[in-house]
Parts: sequence; structure tokens; C-alpha cells
Amino acid sequence: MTGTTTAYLGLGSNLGDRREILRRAAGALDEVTVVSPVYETDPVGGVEQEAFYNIVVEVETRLNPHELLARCQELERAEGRVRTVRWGPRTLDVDLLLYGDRRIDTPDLVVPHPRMHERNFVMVPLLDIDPALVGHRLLAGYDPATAIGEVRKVGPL
Ligand code: X6L
Ligand code: MG
Ligand code: MG
Repeated sequence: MTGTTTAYLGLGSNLGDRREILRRAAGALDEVTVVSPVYETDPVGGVEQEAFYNIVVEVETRLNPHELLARCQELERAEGRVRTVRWGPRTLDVDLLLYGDRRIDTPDLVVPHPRMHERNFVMVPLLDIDPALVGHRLLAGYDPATAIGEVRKVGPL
């Protein structure tokens, strides 16, 4: 549709009722066009912590990238996210993965999300939504053989 951009958001939770938190967050977003299956995923990076539930959603948005980022942060706050330990447990994390085919490099926002292509908890649900994204020019660094972290499909959100 003209005036809209296809963007992909990665959502993760490993504190509280993970599935319910992801449901509320995906339900609160306007213009969600596709929701991936839910994966239970081994934590990658940071401290020892519980397994995550991760999903990716496709949105058809009229927001610009910074407005969309602000919306993601609003959703995190709505779920009571408290930032203590870097890469530590969180009720909700919402990351802007891709925004059309734009590259954005500003102090507060980098798109594509840096290193997303190294992480199975992002790439597996993303490619479930659209396997043709393997050919996306901004995902050229993706190699399924070297992406890290075990993921197990749980089912629909
Ligand atoms: C070396 C050093 C290798 C750091 C990897 C990877 C750090 C990912 C942070 C890393 C490194 C992250 C989630 C998660 C986090 C999530 C799962 C991060 C930030 N978020 N693990 N770990 N799902 N499974 O949503 O992504 S913390
Ligand atoms: Mg994240
Ligand atoms: Mg984040």
C-alpha cells in the first residue's frame, strides 16, 4: 500500500507469563499483518537466565522508523520492563529488525538490527513469516550453519 512500509519486529520475553505478554504486545500494535509461530529459545549472551519465548511480527506501518522505535519502547514500558542488568531477564523486549529496505544508522537506532542475522531466535521466526527474505539485500550476512542458539517451536501465539 502506498505510504506504508513493511517492517519486522522481534519480540522476546523471559520473565512472567511469556506467552500472554507476547499476545498483549502483538495485539497492541496497529497494522500487524503476520505473526510467526512462538519459539522457546535458549538465552544467548549476557547472564545465566531462563529460556525466552520469541516471535517476529510483520507490520505494515505509517510510522517513520523513530516513531516505530518509540512505539516499541512504549510496549516494553507497558509490560513493566525494568532495565537493570544489560542483556538480563526482561518481561518484554521489542526490537526493530528491518524497516523496508532502508539502512538507518543513528545514535539511538540502527537498522537492520546489528547481528540479528547471527541469532536463530530472530532468523528462524523471521524466515517462517517469509522464506524469500533470505534473498533480502540487508540479510546478506545470514548463514544458517553459523547462527547461534537452540530454538524449539511451541506453536501459534
Ligand atoms: C558473544 C557476545 C555472542 C554476545 C553473543 C548475543 C549478546 C545476543 C546479546 C552475544 C550476544 C544478545 C534474547 C536473548 C538476549 C532473546 C534469546 C542479545 C541481547 N535477548 N536470547 N538474549 N532471546 N534466546 O530475545 O540478544 S540479550
Ligand atoms: Mg533484543
Ligand atoms: Mg531491545
